Amino acid sequence: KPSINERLSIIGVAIDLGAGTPGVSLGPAAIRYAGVTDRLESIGYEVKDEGDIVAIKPENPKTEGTNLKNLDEVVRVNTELCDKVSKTMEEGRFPLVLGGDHSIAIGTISGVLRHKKNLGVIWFDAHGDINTDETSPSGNIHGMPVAVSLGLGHEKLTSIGGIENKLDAKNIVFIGSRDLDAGERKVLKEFGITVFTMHEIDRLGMPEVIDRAIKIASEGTDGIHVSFDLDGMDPIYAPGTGTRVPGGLTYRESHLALEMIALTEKVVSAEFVEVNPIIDNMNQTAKSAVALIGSLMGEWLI
Ligand code: HAR
Ligand code: MN
Ligand code: MN
Ligand code: MN
Repeated sequence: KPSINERLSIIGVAIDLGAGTPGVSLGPAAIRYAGVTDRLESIGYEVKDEGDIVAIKPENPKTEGTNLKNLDEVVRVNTELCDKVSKTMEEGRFPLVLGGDHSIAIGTISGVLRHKKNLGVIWFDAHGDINTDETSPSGNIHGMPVAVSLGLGHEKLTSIGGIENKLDAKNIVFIGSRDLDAGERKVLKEFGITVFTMHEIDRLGMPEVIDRAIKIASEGTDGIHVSFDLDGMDPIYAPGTGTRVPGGLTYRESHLALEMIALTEKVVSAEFVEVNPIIDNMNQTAKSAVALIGSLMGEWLI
């Protein structure tokens, strides 16, 4: 196994309050039905399933003075997740977080940052997820976790896990981007963040892109976090997700990327998010997620 840790904890986060489309709260269940635990055990991991952190839909999604939807409950869930991820790492276990909408990266990353002060992040996504309350076209918090992890945005979000616990822009890299908002492009440029859009993947090929991405996420860091939004994959392989964008990563591109990342043996945490079984086709997207998890965790190694 290429992971630096053979003991693994699954942490489900049943939340869709950060997304515009409901149903992604059932993602952790769908991924379990697709056989994630058996798959990991068959590779040789000792798996502990921590069950789900469950979001409760508030009667009123609005918070005074902000356009952010369901802010208070998103904050509560991510605070709990931060503590759970942190505790998992304290126990010497690898946190594998299953979403849930991508707002949960706020909790995951802040929890990991308590143990790995200089953390690199490889972010697979059709989107930038680097909006703030000021730039967001939707008010959906799943479009904001990267900004929050840099310390940008609403104070209730940036204070999750402590305001001093943040990422360095120079160690974040995006892969598969193809739907970036105007405000996001500005921040990405301003912070000098490396973005491998589908254009670069087409031109350079995935092996070169991943080599470069690994360098960026490794330089001066004490570990890599992999955040995989299933909408980074082409909708042909991941139709069950709320914001589908055509022209995404192929099945093999996604797998090759995770296999190459696995070989670095620097991965300290991972999350797979935005699986929505309600709009899926025979749980195909959860099955894709399980296969991707297998690749990241070294299933393909002989
Ligand atoms: N950028 C848009 C927004 O902020 C759409 C973002 C989100 N969709 C996601 N995140 N699935 O990756 O609302
Ligand atoms: Mn995302
Ligand atoms: Mn740092
Ligand atoms: Mn996305």
